[in-house]
Amino acid sequence: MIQPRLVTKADIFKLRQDFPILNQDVNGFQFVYFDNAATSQTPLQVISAIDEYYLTINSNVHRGVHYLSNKATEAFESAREKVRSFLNAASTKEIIFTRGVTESINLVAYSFGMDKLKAGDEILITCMEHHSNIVPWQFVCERTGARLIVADINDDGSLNIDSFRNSLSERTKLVSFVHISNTLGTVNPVKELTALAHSVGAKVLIDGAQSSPHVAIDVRDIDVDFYTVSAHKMYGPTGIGALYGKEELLNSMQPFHGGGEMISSVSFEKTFYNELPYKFEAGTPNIAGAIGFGAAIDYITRIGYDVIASAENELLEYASKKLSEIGDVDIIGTAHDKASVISFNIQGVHQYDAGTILDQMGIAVRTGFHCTEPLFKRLSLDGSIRASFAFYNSKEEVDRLVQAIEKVKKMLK
Ligand code: C6P
Repeated sequence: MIQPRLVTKADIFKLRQDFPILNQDVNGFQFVYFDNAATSQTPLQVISAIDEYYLTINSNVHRGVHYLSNKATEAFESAREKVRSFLNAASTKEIIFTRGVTESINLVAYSFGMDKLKAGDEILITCMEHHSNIVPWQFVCERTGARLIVADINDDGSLNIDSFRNSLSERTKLVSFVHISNTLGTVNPVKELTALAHSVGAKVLIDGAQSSPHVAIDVRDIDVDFYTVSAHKMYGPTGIGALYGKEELLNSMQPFHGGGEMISSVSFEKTFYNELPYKFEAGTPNIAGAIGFGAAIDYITRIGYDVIASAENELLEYASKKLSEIGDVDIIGTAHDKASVISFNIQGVHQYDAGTILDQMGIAVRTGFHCTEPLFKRLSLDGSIRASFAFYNSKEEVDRLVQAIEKVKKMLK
């Protein structure tokens, strides 16, 4: 059950107490964690939900008739209901637990793409995609003879809608794009893009890895066919996520993995598959992870996206201004609609060297391609430094980053 709103913007900083990991020294400095787009930190509420599972009801689900198994099944299915409500899906049949966005996209690539596409068909993606939303479609193209088409971006890192629109045709069978770019921070107009793709009869998958921590998602309002999220980007545990798929579509697809749980009956001659969502959940699932995922959803819901977005937007604005005042710092991605991710380079300094020095000063950022190598090729860059903020970060921490960059400049330029 969702708890009533307890947090206002004025006391959001108190939530830092829920994240003891932030309260430590690294290399002799108070730790600053600006790598939230890679993995967000996990609050005590999520950790204790997982602890509680192992301490009291650890057991396999959907199998036993005994007390613990029933309790574990109840908790696991209650987590599924939380994901359903979080995404506003019509039914829990449409929520498949996976290891995360990567596995979800691969599921659709294998169970939908390999089966339903053929030579001459096209798959449209954008040039800001994560490798997870490129490579599985290349597998499909290699096996089926379909072609991968890539829509371009504008100079500010927003999607070039004309390029997207012009890439669509009756040959387009699947369109897959990121909701929020992990490198540029660009927020894509997902409802508009989905409608454009549907106008040529294509199915649509949205990579929601970076959106779920920042914005409310309503799959029915977007009218998307598939939507994917990973719990570890939204204050939940690693190794668990979900694929949303429209029921009719999921029913028309072949299973991804074979094994226990996904069957209704097995003989050496013929196997009958289980109903949704179990048809796509072979083997013992990540039960503790799903329960932790549910607790993370409760945690976000308790704060509210309006409060989260307002805190993060303030940080983004502050950091963008401070970084652009430093000089010799180039910010990559300045789209009007942008989430709390800043990629930048310091002129004449390699990003790995900068990242190493920042780490020595207790500041965690990501450096390199951020799993978007083709995007950097398009930008003619060999990588970037990326600072990504969560609501628990502060302006004082941004000041620490700015001071540290000044020091990097002095040392390396
Ligand atoms: N991006 C980053 O540092 P998984 O690993 O399956 O939970 O999510 C993959 C993924 C897919 N799409 C986008 C847009 C992503 O940002 C990610 C994960 C991390 O940016 C780790 S590479």
